[in-house]
Amino acid sequence: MTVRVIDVRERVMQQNDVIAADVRRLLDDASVPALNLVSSPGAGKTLLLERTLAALEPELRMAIVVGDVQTQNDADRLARHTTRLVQAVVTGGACHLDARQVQTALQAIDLDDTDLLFIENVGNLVCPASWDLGETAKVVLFSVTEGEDKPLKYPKMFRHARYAILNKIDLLPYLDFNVNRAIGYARDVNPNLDILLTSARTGEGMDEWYDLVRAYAASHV
Ligand SMILES: Nc1nc2c(ncn2[C@@H]2O[C@H](COP(=O)(O)OP(=O)(O)OP(=O)(O)O)[C@@H](O)[C@H]2O)c(=O)[nH]1
Ligand SMILES: [Mg+2]
Repeated sequence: MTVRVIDVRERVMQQNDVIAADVRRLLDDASVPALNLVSSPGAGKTLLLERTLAALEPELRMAIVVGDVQTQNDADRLARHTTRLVQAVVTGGACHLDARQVQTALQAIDLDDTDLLFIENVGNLVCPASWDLGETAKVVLFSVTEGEDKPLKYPKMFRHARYAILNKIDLLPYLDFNVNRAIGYARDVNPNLDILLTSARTGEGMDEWYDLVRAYAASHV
């Protein structure tokens, strides 16, 4: 007997890319840019988005799809800062969001009444790198408590990202974290990365992030 190997993973990924293209078309038609936030667990995605909603609503109409493996804690946190519906996707074990989940979530969002879509992906520096969600750009967060070498250890995530946010800089006085080395590693894997330094806790560096969000919202890409 001959053996036939079916690469299920490859097929599932191809299917995801087709759906992601549909999502991208839908967002393009509605002139709604989408930023997909990725990071290791706890780097500060939700706090950054909480601050962003608090600072930029009602100036901008921001929609949110937030993924979590098990709870809807993040969606509850975000919902406290917006009058709009926060779409929670519980992946039930999967370590990333996929394009179909985003497509389904978008059915409940009025894109004509939206300037910008944020997607908070599942906290993980590996799987989300491989899954296109139809976003305009990926934003990778890493925090100063994680060590400088994360870009080298998880290069795919940093290579696929357009922006990197080094968060929790308020903690730098208590750590041996070398900011220049971290930035150098990030640029080694992706020379085109724009890098922001923030503390979502104290607000340091957040104005630059807000300006970036405003620029995306105005770009209608
Ligand atoms: N000191 C400090 N703490 C922060 C900062 N940003 C986030 N935190 C804290 O870090 C912890 C994790 O933050 P979250 O916003 O939940 O992180 P997350 O990336 O959304 O986590 P997951 O969704 O679980 O992957 C919380 O206790 C935050 O208050 C920061 O800039 N400085
Ligand atoms: Mg979160």
